[in-house]
Amino acid sequence: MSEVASSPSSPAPALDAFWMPFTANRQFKTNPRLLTAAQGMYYTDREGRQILDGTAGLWCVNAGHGRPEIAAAVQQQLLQLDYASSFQMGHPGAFQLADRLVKLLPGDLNHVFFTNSGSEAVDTALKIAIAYHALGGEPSRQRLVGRERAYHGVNLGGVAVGGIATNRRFFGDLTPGVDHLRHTHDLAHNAFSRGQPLWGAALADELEQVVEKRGADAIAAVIVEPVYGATGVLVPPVGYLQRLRQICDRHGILLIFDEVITGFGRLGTPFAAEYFDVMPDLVVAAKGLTNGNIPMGAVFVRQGIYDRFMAASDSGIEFFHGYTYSGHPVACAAGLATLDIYEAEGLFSRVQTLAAAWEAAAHSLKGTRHVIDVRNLGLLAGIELDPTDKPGARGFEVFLRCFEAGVFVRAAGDNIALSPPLIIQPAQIDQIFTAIATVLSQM
Ligand code: PXG
Ligand code: PLP
Repeated sequence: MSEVASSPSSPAPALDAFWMPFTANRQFKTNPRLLTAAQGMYYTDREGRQILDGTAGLWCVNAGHGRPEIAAAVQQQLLQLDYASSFQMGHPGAFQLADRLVKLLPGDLNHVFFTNSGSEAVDTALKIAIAYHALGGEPSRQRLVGRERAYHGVNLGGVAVGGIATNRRFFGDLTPGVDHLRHTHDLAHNAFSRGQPLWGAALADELEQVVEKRGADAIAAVIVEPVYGATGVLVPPVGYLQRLRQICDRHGILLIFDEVITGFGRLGTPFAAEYFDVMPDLVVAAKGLTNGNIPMGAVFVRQGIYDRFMAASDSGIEFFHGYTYSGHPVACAAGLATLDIYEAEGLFSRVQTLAAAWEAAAHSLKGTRHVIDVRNLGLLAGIELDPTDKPGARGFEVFLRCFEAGVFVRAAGDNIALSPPLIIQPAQIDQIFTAIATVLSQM
């Protein structure tokens, strides 16, 4: 290991220039938390402390940190073919990765468009949906439907369909043409549900009201996270996603699953579409696609969508869209090596064997001070805390105190979100929830 990576005595970097994303910059820079290395389930910080990773980085390092197979594949790719565009030429890796990936998707979700992030994948999916209808002779279908509390990344399309007020503030005039369905979280009916809550499928019927108000011929697509991630792990009520699918079918509306978090084994199946047995028309993915090691996102589409684009022009470009780095060779190499690991180690089905212990450990927090809800599915958990008059303050304090106690959790307002690497051991599951319980009981 290099000295810079591991030595606490290496000089502290100047902190001013880097404008940090989604961070209280001024606060952070007075008391920085710098990570210098990562291996398996653990980060190492600048002081040399080991910190158990309860969030797979930012919901992405599903195979754990420091995988030499991915590092080797990336190094080899850089030396073999560092960069090649996918505009009017190609390289084998992108085709190989596409072919491997579509085999993980259910049904005829068998074509994939590559991006560099979840945000780009969301905006790509929205554009595909709108263009699909135009090519089918319905150019009036340009409206989109998202949900309250949804996170669909930070590009303008994703912010438009997203439902987080702070992310949308300032951008109202740039995000028109969207309706938001109510979110599905309801403490009165569903607090401390184990797995999917039983109450709430009928919330999907609100989509019928949007159709009535706008007209089906004005609506291109509905986009949902099958399980909400960023706003605190909100698990869909039994039957809710099925009901959305039925209403979309009735009105010719495309259904997009944003599986940036739920993809790549998080629920014990490759994708949540399979877990819930609901067939979306498009699936957005990123994060776990490359184990978070190299940026990459993807949009999967059903056969009929790809076919319509291919049939629409004689031989010219079928879709005027793409990124300099769509299908980047190094990202593809990382993706292929990541899929090899998932397969060789059976990490997706491993989640099924861990899910019961995970659920039990999470729900052991019921009755702990400040805890007003616990939610779980697969290797996801959300712990909701009684809010104070400063929203988010209690959640952030738990994050800080857990970090001090050597466990990395994520604060989503006054929710603690957990999403560990799929290689987690049972003892480490206990360590995470014990740390949270200890911290909460001291606050
Ligand atoms: N869709 C979903 C459902 C996501 O969770 C994105 C899109 C955007 O992906 P990129 O790669 O552009 O970040 C995400 C990303 C949080 C948090 O606060 C969650 C995400 C990103 C950053 C923070 O939990 N999810
Ligand atoms: N801005 C300018 C001036 C560019 O030339 C390009 C790409 O060529 C972009 C933005 C888009 O960059 P990317 O393709 O990496 O998304």
